[in-house]
Order: sequence, then structure tokens, then C-alpha cells
Amino acid sequence: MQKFFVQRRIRFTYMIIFIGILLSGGCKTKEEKAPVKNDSPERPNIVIIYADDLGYGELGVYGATELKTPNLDKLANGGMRFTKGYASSATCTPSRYALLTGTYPWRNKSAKILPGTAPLIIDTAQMTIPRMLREQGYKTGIVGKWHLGLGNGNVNWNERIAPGPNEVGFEQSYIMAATQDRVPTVYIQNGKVFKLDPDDPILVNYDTNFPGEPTGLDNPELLKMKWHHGHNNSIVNGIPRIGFMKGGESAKWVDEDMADTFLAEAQKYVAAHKAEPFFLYYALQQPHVPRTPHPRFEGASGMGPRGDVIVEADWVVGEFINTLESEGLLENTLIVFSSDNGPVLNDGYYDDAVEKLGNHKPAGPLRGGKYSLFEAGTRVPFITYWKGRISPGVSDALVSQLDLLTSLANLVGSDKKGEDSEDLLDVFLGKSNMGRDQIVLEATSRTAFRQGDWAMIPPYDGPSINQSVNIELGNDNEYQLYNLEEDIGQQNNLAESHPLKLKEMIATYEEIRGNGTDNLEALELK
Ligand code: NG6
Ligand code: CA
Repeated sequence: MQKFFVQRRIRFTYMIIFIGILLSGGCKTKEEKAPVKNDSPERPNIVIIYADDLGYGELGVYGATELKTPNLDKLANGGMRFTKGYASSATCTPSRYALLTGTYPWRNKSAKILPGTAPLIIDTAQMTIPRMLREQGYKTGIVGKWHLGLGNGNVNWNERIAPGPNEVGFEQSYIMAATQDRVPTVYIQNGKVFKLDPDDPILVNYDTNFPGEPTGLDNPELLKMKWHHGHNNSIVNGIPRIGFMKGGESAKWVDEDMADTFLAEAQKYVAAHKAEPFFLYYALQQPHVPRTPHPRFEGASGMGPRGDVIVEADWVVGEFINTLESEGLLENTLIVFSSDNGPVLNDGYYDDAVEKLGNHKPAGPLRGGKYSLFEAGTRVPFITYWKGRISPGVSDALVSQLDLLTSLANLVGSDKKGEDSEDLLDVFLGKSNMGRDQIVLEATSRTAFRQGDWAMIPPYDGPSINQSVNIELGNDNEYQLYNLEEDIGQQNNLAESHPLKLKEMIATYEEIRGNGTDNLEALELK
């Protein structure tokens, strides 16, 4: 009899312990998603492929029917496709800053669209993805668009240009300084202008032209592409640019060859480093203006140059992945694909982007576009792929490019973190659906807030539409509140009907953003 009770007590004790284990970790709630340290760090190669101005609705897998993107569709179908993946900003420089540093761009006053002469905006002591990986023994390289500034404010383009990518963690760099529409229109390899003839030095100025040099404004007869707004300074290859440039003839890029040039450099990088873990940031220039497809892609989309360069971008991604495959690296490489901001049609040149769009919807079902606080500004294609490791699927978790730094650190066994970067490694690998709770989104120095299914845009002065690009910016003198689950197109402002939700979101937003209570008071006055 006593033995029976002892056995019952033991069973009871076991049961209590079991329940205790369950409560302490077995059943995780949303609040408890404290980062799980990765006990078995790995060292796969890591590649981030980053498009420029590619919208949420641009790929077949994201709903495009008029535009064919077979290679990116294949990548997405073989990996994890995120439906709520965000760039940090609706323009390039701030998004790229956030991607590399894991820090919100609005914390850095210089993180705005930069001219080609701007100084480097990443502190050379700051943690970045390449620096973190380099500390872990990775080889690190960048090929493509930089647009994070170079030098200290007074660059001599004829000498070594520093600081730049090589001073913030990249051992190798082959870049364009800013954008394809900004001077200097040359490639820069490890700080040196590529193929520069010392007898034909480069001069760059964003304020005044060099005497006697033609411009888009004064010499329309020299143009093969016409400017619509802005873009009427120096002419290079018949294309008028932003900023003035003189000299450097032998170093000037050929716009139509840019995709092939960057692809070849990316492939070279892989071949050179296939024996060691490497990180490559492959920053495509498409479909940013000026849209200059190689002649073999001209007409490929039936949508004019904008569609053609998206087809071209899809092709280079396919070729690049073929290289990884033929080098036997696909099972040992984590690929992340995304875009720096949402889509724009007319971004300053007459290139038929509007006229030949047909039924294509660059932003898919989203409202706004590049420069906008509405969803299309920052919600972008976001794909992770790792053959044999990421089971193909679609994830609705809220993720940001900000999160890559801390998540990749966890993957490779580093304890480095970005200031605003969450560890979502399991989410990126498709093993968890618990993404971020919230995110602050930026668009040309204004910010909005997403929390769960809700998006909140504070009141802003300024035009509701940017007439030049014909994009709704999200400015309104009232608060805007949208339930994205029910209203992905942000048509019904629920601010009036959901005052408590609005108040709660403003409070959290201001806590993160550090705006004080100005906006909250304004709300209460209403
Ligand atoms: C804008 C340019 C636009 C584009 C953008 C930067 C004008 C009128 N517009 O100022 O064409 O270059 O800057 O785009 O000059 S981004 O994707 O690099 O942020
Ligand atoms: Ca961009």
C-alpha cells in the first residue's frame, strides 16, 4: 500500500517537472521569442543580391503575369519567399545603410539620397555585415552599386579614394560610386578608378559645370535619351546625368554593358574564393534609371527599357546561380535576394516606362511606390535560398533587411549585433514564423510605423503626390491608420474609427523613434 503511494508520488513529481519544462520553453509565446543562440555555427558562403527600385509586384512569384522572371521565380520556389519583407527606406542610400549596419537610417542624418561626391556615411568603426563576417574568417567582397558615399568630403578621383567599402569591411570592391544617373560614370576597383588614364584626369562637381563641356540642358542634339526632370547636367554616352564631370574618357562605363560587367566581376569573385567561406554583396543597378538594357535584351519584355532591364536582371541572377552550381557551391551558399526600395516608372527620363507598362503592376496590390510612406515604398521582394537547407515555402513573417546583420552573425557564431537588427535566423531559414512585431519605415526623411497587421502614418505637410514621378507620397494632415490584413491597398483610413489602436501605435512608435509626445498631443487635441 505504502509502495503504491510512493510510486504515485514519484509519478506526480515527474508530471510536475514535465509541465514545468513545457511552461519554461516547450511552448514559446510571441513575447518569449528571445533569440536562441545557434549552438552549431556554420560557415556557408553568403550572397546578398540587391536590386535597385524593383517593386513588390515585379516577379512572377509575386504575382506578375506580364513580365517573365523565370530565374528569380525558380530561386523563390526553391527557397523561402517572404510576403512581408521590408527595405528600411523608400530610397536607396538609407536602405543600403540599414542593410549593411543593422541600424535604422533615420538615426543617421546623412543617410539620404547622396550625390556622387558625398563623403562616406558609414563610420569606419561601425559594425557591418562584411566586418562581422570578416572577423569570422570570411572573405568579403562587393560588386555593383555603392551609393553610401566615398572619401571625407573632397575626393580626388585620380588618387586612391578612401574611406569607402574597403574601409568598412569589404576586402575587395568593384563598384559604381553612386547611381547610374550620377557622375562620376566610372567603375572604382578597390578605391581606384578602373582603367583611368593618368593623362586624362577626372574632375567632378555637383554645383557648376566645367567651361566648354556640353550639358543635357544646353545640348539636346547630343542626347540619345531625353531627360524629363532633373538629369540635365553632363552628358555621358548620349545620356544626360546628375552632376558635372570632365575627363576620364578611357574609364567611362558603357551603360549597356553594365549588367555583363558586374556579372563577370561577381563570377570572378566566386571562382577566386570558392575554397573559402566568402560573402558577396552583389548590388545590381537595375531597374533604376537610366534603363539601358544590353542590345540582346532590347524588346525582351515588350514593355520598353524598364521591363527589358528587369528581364536582364533576372538573366544575370540566373547566370550567377549557374556559376555557383557549376562550382559545386549551391548546397553551401545562403542566397538572399531583395530590393532597396519600391518601384517608380518615370524617374527622370523619357523611356516609355509609363507608356508601355500595359497591365503590369510594379507594386502589385500595394499603394504608393518609391519615395512613398505607403506600403509600396518599402515592401519589396524578399527571398532566402539555401539548397538542401531551406525547405521551399512562403513566409508571412514580418522581416526587415535590418535583421540580416544579427541573424547572419548568429548563423556563423558571432555575437555581433546591429542596433536595430533582430535575430530572425530561424525565420530566414524557414524554421520559424515568428518575425518582428513592428518596424519603423522611412521615406525621404519622414517615417511611418508598422505593427502586426497595422500601418500608421503620422501627419506630414507637403504634397500628397510627387507630380514628377506621379507617386502618392503618403502625406496627409491627418493621422492614417490601415489594417493591412483586410486592406492591403491602404484605401480605408481607420484612424477615426479605431482611436485606441491609433493611440497605442503612436505611443510605441514614438518610444522607438524618440519624437517626444508632440504627435500624441496633436491627436488628443483633435
Ligand atoms: C532622385 C533622382 C532620381 C534617382 C533618385 C535616387 C532627380 C530629379 N531624381 O533625386 O532619378 O536618381 O534620386 O534613386 O534627380 S535611389 O534609388 O538611388 O535612391
Ligand atoms: Ca533604389
